[in-house]
Amino acid sequence: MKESNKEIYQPGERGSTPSATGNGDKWSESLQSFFELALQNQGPERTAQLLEDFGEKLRSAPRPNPKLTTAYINTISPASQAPYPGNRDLERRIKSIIRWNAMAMVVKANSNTNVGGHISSYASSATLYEVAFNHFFRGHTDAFPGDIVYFQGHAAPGMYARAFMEGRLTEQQLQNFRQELAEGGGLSSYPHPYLMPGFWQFPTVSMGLGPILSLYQARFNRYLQARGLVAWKEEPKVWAFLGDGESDEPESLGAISLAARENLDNIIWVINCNLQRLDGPVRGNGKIIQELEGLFRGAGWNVIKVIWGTDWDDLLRRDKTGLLIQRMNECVDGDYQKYIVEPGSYTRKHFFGKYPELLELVNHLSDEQISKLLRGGHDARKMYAAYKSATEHKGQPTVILAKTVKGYGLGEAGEGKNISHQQKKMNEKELREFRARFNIPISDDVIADTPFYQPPADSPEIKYLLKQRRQLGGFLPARIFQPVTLDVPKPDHFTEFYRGSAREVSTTMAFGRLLSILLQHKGISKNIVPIIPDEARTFGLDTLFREIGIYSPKGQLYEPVDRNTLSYYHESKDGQILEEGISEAGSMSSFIAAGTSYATHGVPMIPFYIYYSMFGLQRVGDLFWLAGDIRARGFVLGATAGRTTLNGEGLQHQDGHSLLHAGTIPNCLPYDPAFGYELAVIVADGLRRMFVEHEDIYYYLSLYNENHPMPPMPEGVEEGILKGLYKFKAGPMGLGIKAHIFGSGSIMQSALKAQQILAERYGVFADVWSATSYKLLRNDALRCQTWNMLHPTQPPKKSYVEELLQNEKGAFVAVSDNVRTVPDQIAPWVPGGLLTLGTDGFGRSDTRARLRRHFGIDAESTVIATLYALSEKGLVKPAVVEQAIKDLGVNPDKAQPQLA
Ligand SMILES: Cc1ncc(C[n+]2csc(CCOP(=O)(O)OP(=O)(O)O)c2C)c(N)n1
Ligand SMILES: [Mg+2]
Repeated sequence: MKESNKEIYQPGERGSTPSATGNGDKWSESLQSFFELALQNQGPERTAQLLEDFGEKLRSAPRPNPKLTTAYINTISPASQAPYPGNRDLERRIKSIIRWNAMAMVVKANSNTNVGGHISSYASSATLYEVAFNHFFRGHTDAFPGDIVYFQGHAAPGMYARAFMEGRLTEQQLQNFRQELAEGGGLSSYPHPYLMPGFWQFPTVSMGLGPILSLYQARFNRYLQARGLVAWKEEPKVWAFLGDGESDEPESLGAISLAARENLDNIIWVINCNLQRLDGPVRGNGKIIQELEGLFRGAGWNVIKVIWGTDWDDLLRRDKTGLLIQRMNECVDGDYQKYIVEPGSYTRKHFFGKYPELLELVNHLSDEQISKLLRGGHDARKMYAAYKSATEHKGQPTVILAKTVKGYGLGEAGEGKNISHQQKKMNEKELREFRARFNIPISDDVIADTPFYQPPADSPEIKYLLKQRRQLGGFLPARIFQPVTLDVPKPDHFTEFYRGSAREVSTTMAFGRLLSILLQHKGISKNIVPIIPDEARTFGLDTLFREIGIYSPKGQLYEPVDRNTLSYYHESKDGQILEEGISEAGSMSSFIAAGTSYATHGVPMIPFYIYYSMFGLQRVGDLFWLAGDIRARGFVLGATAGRTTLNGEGLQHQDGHSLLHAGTIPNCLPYDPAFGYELAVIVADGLRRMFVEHEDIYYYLSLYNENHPMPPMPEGVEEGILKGLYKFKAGPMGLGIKAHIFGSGSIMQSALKAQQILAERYGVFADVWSATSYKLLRNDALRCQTWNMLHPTQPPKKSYVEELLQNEKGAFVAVSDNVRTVPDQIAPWVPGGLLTLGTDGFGRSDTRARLRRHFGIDAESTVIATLYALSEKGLVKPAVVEQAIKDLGVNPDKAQPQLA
């Protein structure tokens, strides 16, 4: 209430600045007197109530965005603006040099290559960053984990140019911007921890991902504190810098209410409102700052608008008519963009000229002075005041909406133009203008080469820049990884899984058991982070609610309706489960925050993110990709997997392709376990690889919901489980015809039944193999193949799958609940080829039996396929196949799953 009053009265607070209605002074004064009278006579509570009532009336009055937006002026008035503590001249010099080098990197890189790059995003945001670098971003020290900063991806050249000035990057590296494979290495286009693991921490350039990750990161920081896993004297701030166009992405704004709901005052977003995106204006017909203000304020954020630079303070103060604010309010972003590209005379005529009073207001300014009236985001004093206020704000997240100019300083080359984003070349004249504008000491004879400029080490600029960073604890960005090894359970911890169980259970249930065992292991129990998007009951994990609690910063303010049951909905301040509600993007963001905690905070956490497999990789695949880039570690569990195993839910739920998607992520290990012991072996080894060996990998495991017996683990199969294939059950010995069936997941049961039918009815003795990971087999085979190709005269290497199968005779068939491309991944290395059965096509609702017949992956279809593969090799007669088709009741002309 207090806060919003402040916003409403803020224009009046300026004292001499009247409201926008022209004769607003009187109204403002009457309201003020009413307010004071009420306060005296009725007291603060009753007055607050009265204002609330009026507010309510106002809300229902027909006007756009009632109460959610304030006038189009700065939120912080000059009177309440914190003074600037730095040396502005030196900071301006430093910033100018960084601007030059950032521009030079891109222009140079494109002078003899076509590698691209962006100048204009950083050009618009240099002040936003420099003020923060000089005064706010705190680096990592022994006592402080460091602020967490999400840099806008397209502003990367500016971060490199600063690191160059700081002496952290060489000229050679700058020279090789976007040429990472060049001799001596280069710099990645955007923030990629995978490519620059000592530098970048957080990938951002897929728009929308930085913003959502930053929210869940801020939340995860609170979670770590609430659970006593970190004890920071001071809490790090999470800063996220994003573009105004980027706010179009649903991921950008879709989770902002979380931050307000959980009072995340440890997060600050800075939206660079240069009014443009790639093609043109963000909201040409409206005002992006106002739109965002309404959205954020409505979501419960503290909003700080930084629209106008200091030059405007005087104009606003001198304007007694209220027309200036009115004019500011009525122009749209398309107009504001135009005022940048046109000369000052245009702004005089079209902006101020609309009202004679405003023309008079700028009489004392030349056209040039008008054209140089700064926007807030280019004014260090305004930005400083905003950051200071944001860092001190309590109880709410803060967003700073900073108005800037895209391509600021590029002049004719692209300032404020619609082509600005794509600009990566500058001619000599433009370079000279840029040099003059920012006063860079580069001589005429070399300017055409756009040389980098580095002031001497003892120059005031370098000394100042280093001093500021020293005071703030060190450089940023910097990814500091000091390995902390966890005492993970040894394989013998899982003997109950190796023994198997006669009771029929699903792999999802086996996972539930595995998780509860891990949660009891004292070496890692506290590091485990179960993440579930509102599906715990589906997976039978609701018993965890009571056992380890659901994290909730407010605890539980109510008595849950199921309090007297074993698995009641138990929220608590130090709860361990992240119950994300129905947000796969949010859950994946939590997975990434937890999975990178080993690097971000030096506290390794082990996320187990379990969800409906269909709503993972294909829905938020970009976040899975980013998890690879950011080197997240942990386990992702695609439950209710299988196009036919999850049978009733139909087309939109039944997943048969996540394993394929997962396999596209270079450092993700996809597995399709069939049995509880396989799951245990994979998870145990994953814990060792990630949290003892410190490998930057993560796991994708399919989990199914079909119950079946869980056999004991055969002797010596661990290596095969981990590598992707092992012989699970040899066929009967004897003189029969030999064949091999690869099964996986639930469909292993079809393979086993087929093995039996083949032996009993067709004299075919098939071995059944468990294919836990076709993708890993393929990776290994590809590695060997490439090596052999490049070493043609040396003895060839054999891949694991080739070694394993080289002496096996007969035909090979693979069957799974996935599309056929999954097993086909190893076909080139299977002796005599591989015939694959799978679930290509859309799923549909029916019984498992009918679905499996429909897709041709049931036991009978597998028998037929095996006989057919044998007949192709001349090992059985086609008539035998035909007979089997009849015997087994398969309709040879049944409709096939529809494929385009
Ligand atoms: C998910 C995604 N979609 C599209 C792009 C391509 N793209 C790169 S920059 C850009 C425009 C960015 O505009 P804005 O967010 O306003 O940033 P600015 O450069 O203006 O600061 C687009 C569409 C992308 N990087 N990521
Ligand atoms: Mg923009």
